[in-house]
Amino acid sequence: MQFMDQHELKKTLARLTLGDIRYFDSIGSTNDEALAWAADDAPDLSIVIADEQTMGRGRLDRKWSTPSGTALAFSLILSPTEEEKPHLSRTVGLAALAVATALQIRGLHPQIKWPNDVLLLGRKVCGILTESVWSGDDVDCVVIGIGINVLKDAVPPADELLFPAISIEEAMGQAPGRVEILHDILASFIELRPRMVQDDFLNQWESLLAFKDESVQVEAKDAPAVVGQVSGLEPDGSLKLRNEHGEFVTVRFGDVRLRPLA
Ligand code: BT5
Repeated sequence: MQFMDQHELKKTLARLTLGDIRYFDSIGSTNDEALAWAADDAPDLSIVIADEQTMGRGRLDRKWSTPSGTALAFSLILSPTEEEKPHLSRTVGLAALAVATALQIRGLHPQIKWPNDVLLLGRKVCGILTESVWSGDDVDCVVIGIGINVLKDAVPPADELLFPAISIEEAMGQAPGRVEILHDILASFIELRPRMVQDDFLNQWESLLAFKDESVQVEAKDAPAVVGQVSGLEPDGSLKLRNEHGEFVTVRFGDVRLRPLA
């Protein structure tokens, strides 16, 4: 195990048009650091990256595990333009597509499990947590936290998981470099960003959607589970299901599970 090579990191990321970069050998959560920095005028596309997180967060106060030397954990600060602001609910899709593209370059076949996971071989390799910084009613910045299991040792034990997990190393059969993957994700993000405001962005996102036409159950806190076949995405990135009566139902939050055949 070794910390990320800061010299290699800064040299590689200098090839991209980013904001500023803050690197930590160890941190609580890169999203917490990025949220504080965003509130303190971080330039657009600034990045907080850590080798290890001791308090990594998922949605709903769940934990995200980032052991030292094994994973990517970073938060990207997006300072949206006025044109982008109406479409910010698509940011999670933009991040998932950027991660997926970096995996496709390596010959892998990622899928996006709505709303915020990237899967390889049907197992979770990446989780995304987007959080906003508001000024009044206006979104000032969006922090996009991305955690990726690069090496096998990044994957938590099965009894700590809600959904099966995998690493890129396991899916590829070899250990890829963390900094190169990070570079490719950020390069894809920058390239895809202008498409976020376009109508066909949804088609691109939908084309990688996991469980298409399969029967799933979506569970959310304090709400009854919704059951249906995955049909696609709404323009705002909500999930569109077709229920047993053939009606379309829109789901905004929750965790998708495949429904076992009766
Ligand atoms: C997520 O939440 O998947 C969002 C994870 C975001 C992590 C990034 S890392 C950089 C930034 N800084 C942070 O503090 N967070 C972001 P959710 O869909 O709620 O999934 C959380 C669940 O994933 C947990 O309850 C576990 O079951 C599982 N899990 C935890 N660590 C994992 C890992 N390394 N690989 C796969 N699954 C994991």
